[in-house]
Amino acid sequence: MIRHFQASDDRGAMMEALQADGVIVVENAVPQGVLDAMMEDLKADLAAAPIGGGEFFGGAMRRIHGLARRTTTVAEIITAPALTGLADGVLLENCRNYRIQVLGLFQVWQGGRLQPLHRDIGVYEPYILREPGSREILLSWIVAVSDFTAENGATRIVPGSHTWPRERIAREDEIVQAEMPRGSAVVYLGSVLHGAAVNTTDQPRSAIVSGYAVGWLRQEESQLLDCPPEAAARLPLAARQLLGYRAHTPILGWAEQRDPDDLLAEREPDVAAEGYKVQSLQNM
Ligand SMILES: O=C(O)CCC(=O)C(=O)O
Ligand SMILES: [Fe+2]
Repeated sequence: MIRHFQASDDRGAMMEALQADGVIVVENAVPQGVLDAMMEDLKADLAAAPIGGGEFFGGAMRRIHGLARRTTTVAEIITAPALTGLADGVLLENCRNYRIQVLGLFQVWQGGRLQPLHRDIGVYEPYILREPGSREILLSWIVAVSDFTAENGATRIVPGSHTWPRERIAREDEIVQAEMPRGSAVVYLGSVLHGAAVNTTDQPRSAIVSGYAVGWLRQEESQLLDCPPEAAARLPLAARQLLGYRAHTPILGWAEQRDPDDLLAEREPDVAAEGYKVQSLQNM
């Protein structure tokens, strides 16, 4: 079972459930109007994308990435307080800021196969192996852009699998589907087993598949290439910082000896950061 909350619910209770089960659903995480506007902006690009995706994506997936370059509406999704509030709780004990890991619109169409169950932190293996109980580096989330039902391919998730040894295989009765209404988000630790399900209906299941990773880690998708500076400049500050136009410690990820966001905003360099920078460089 996946516990459901409303975006307006007490954050402490959500955090407790998220840490205990590794996954929760937050209903009303994103306003319907934002999803409508986003789908309108993405309509043509989506229609042009092939349905397929090979072994990992189950063979009936239509995906587009680079969403922040294609529509400014996603800024409201990636900065939604229901999502960032949980990321603050999960990730900030392990970093000074976090960034978008991947950002795609995923449609599951009829006729595919199950996506293999996987952990999103798998992209770092074997270089980072998360031990159960260690600090999180990744908080993944999927926003339902259509209702998620058992029939249309709602993501399969294994609650509790963040505490399992890596090699343990999930039994069928341990897997649940993240059924949820449009506008909800299923939020799960990067170490939780999950995968897209099969759609047996004649309408696609649509979702924004994303997540946040600690700011000192390489992002799975290069958001700075997917959303280059000209496109990022159209976005609100918080959104472009989340994409990666921000240094971690003042010099991790800098460019032209500046925080990337200073460059984008043509702001004066941050004086406090300058002091830190000098200190850090002296210690190199
Ligand atoms: O679309 C889904 O339900 C899950 C997709 C996913 O987990 C992935 O591609 O990493
Ligand atoms: Fe995944």
